[in-house]
This record gives sequence, C-alpha cells and structure tokens, in this order.
Amino acid sequence: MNIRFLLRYNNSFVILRKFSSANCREQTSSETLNVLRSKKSKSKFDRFKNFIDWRRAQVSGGRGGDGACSFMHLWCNANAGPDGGDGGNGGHVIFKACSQITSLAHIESIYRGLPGEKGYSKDCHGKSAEHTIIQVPIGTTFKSTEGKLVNDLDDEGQIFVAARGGAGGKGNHFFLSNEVRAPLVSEMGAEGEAHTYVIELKTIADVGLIGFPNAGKSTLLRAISRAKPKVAAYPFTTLKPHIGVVHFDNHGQLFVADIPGIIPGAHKNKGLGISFLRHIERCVSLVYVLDLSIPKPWIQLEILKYELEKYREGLSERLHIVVANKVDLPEAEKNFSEMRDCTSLPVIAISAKKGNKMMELMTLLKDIYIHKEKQENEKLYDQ
Ligand SMILES: Nc1nc2c(ncn2[C@@H]2O[C@H](COP(=O)(O)OP(=O)(O)OP(=O)(O)O)[C@@H](O)[C@H]2O)c(=O)[nH]1
Ligand SMILES: [Mg+2]
Repeated sequence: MNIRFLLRYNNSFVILRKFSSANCREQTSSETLNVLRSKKSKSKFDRFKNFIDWRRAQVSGGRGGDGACSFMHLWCNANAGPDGGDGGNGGHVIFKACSQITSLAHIESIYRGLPGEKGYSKDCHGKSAEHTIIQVPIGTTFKSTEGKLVNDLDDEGQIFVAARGGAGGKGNHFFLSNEVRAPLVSEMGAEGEAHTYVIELKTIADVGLIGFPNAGKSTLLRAISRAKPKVAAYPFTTLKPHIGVVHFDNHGQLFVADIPGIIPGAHKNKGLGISFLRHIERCVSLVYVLDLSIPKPWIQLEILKYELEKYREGLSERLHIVVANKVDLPEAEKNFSEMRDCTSLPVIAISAKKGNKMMELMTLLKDIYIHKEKQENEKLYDQ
C-alpha cells in the first residue's frame, strides 16, 4: 500500500517536471494537487548543528568624522579664508531579513559601525562610512534588555536600523559669517547611537508538530519530508526545531517544524520550557501528535492545548489536525478504541515508523496547503 503510494507520487513528479508552467499556482485545487516524494537519498550532513535562536548583541553606530579647521593660502591672496571641510557621517548598523539564513549562529556579541572620514582642507568633505549590514533569518525579533519588543523582521528584505551612525562634524568653513571672517572652530563628529538588543528567532513554518517527548514527532517529520531530525527512544531527543519541506506538484511548499517535546508546566519553563513555545507562535496550523502507547492518550491533547493556551491565548485553536501515532504497537489498539469511546475528536491513527495511514495524513496536509495559498492570495488581493 505504502510502496504504491510512493511510486504514484514519484511518477507524477516525473510527469509534472516536464509539463508544469509558471502560472500553474493559480490552478490549485484539491483534486489536481499532488504531494511530491523525492527518490534521492538524504544527505549525511547535519545542517542544524549550529542552530542558535537567541543572542544578545551590543550595537553602536559609527562615529562621525571630525570637521577640519584650515585656512587657504593662495599665491596672490595669503588669507583666502577658511577652507576646512565637513567630516563624513558614521555608518549605521542594520539588520536585514534574508531567507538564505537559518540561524543566529553567526551573530556576534558586539557590532560597531564604521567611522566617517574626517574633513580636509581645500573644502574637501570626508567620505561617509558604509553601513554595516548583518543578515538574519526571517522571523527574527529584537527586544530591549527590559524585554520590550523593538522590531520584528518577518518579510524577506525587511531592514531594521539598530544603531544610527553619528553625523560628521562641520569644518570651519561652515562657521564663516560677516562678523567672523576667520573662524577658528570646527565640530567634532558625533558619537553613534548605542543599544543592546536581545535577538530571538521565531521559526516561521506553516505547520508545527506539537506533542509530548517521545510521541514520534521527529519520526513523522522524517516520514513526510527529507529532513533528518534525530530519533531515539528517550525524551527530549530533539533539542532545537527542525524544518522539513513537503513539496507539491504546483511548485508549492509546506514548511513543517518539528518542535521539541512539551510537558505539563512548559509555560512555566519546565522541560525545555517556553523558549520553544515561541516557535509555535508563527505556525499557521498545528499537528498535535499523540502517543498511543500511553493510556488515555486524549489527556495528552488536553495538556498540550492547555500549555499553548497559557503561553498565548488562542494559540491552541489555530487550524489543526490531531494524529495518534504508534498505532502499530499492541497496546495502541486498546488505547485508541478507548479514545474513540470517550471523545468525539476527529483523530487519524498513524504509524510514522511503519508508514500506516500516511496517505490520509498527506491529504490533510494538502488541505492545509490549499488553505495557506488562499490566505496568501487574499493578502495579495488586499494589498
Ligand atoms: N512502534 C513505533 N514506534 C515509533 C513510532 N514513531 C516513533 N516511534 C519511536 O518512538 C521513539 C521516539 O521517537 P521520536 O521521533 O524521537 O520522538 P519525538 O516526539 O521526536 O521525541 P522528542 O524529540 O524527545 O520530543 C523512537 O524510538 C521511535 O522509533 C511508531 O509509529 N511506531
Ligand atoms: Mg524529536
């Protein structure tokens, strides 16, 4: 069953690679859209080794260049007046959202903008410094040390001027007036702004996999995408979010995030705590992964929803799917039938390890993708 499913998608991949056109995005409908599965083996390179999602950085703008104080002497006019040029402006420190960057590992703790050049005689102005541009992932937020949100970069190419450079000082030519014909003053360049920011990354994924530790979230992400999060039979195997991509045959993609396990009290910083609940904030929809090897699995769902709700009101009620994992285990049957009797939850029982009911899950993910496309189109239309 599973093999047929894979082959079918692989076949459609080959056909669609030949005939797809750029505007096929508009034709999205649940009947025509297919999920693509790649035949290529996964790479052995661990790309998420240096995943860092929190940094504290001191940033200061470059100092402005000093204005010059000088007087011109010409061969026929020994006192030709003041000719001190202005200093150049110091460079800003700017953060720019870029989709190629995935972690904050490259962010340093101190950034200083470049200084402006000083002014010269003969009214030569100093050159303004280049701005220092630091690329950060989309979904980076900047907070002050008191915890106040200062900026939030959630679109490609958005910039945040974190520290402005100081203005260049005026040269003595600027101070020439009818009263003062030979000004002996020039300004010094101003210091740049200085701030300290707490920089955080909120993963932007379309779907977040939410579940207790060991529920099988990473196994599920491995099954539906080419991502390779570590899978092991102990809690908190996943220590940082992993993103997998589900491809569709209209060139569309659905980003699925495997988020570290949540336990009761996570909103009070228990387990891996709230640091990972923030990654869920940006997910458009959620997949609750319940562990069928544990008795009364529906209680897991109540706890997960409670924790999300405590962290941010309304978070648990986003568009969601509930999957009950490990249906292949002997004890799962009893737990699942109990769950059916006690609750009227629309749940699909899957086995991420063995591949049971993956096709049904893919169909639901397809619906999420269509919903996301609709939302994006509406947004574009509104603009
Ligand atoms: N029998 C069976 N075992 C499974 C299934 N899915 C996952 N497992 C096993 O459950 C254990 C935990 O799986 P993970 O995918 O690491 O679980 P997780 O939810 O990512 O766990 P954390 O990263 O700790 O939050 C592993 O030993 C898996 O082999 C399944 O469908 N059936
Ligand atoms: Mg895991």
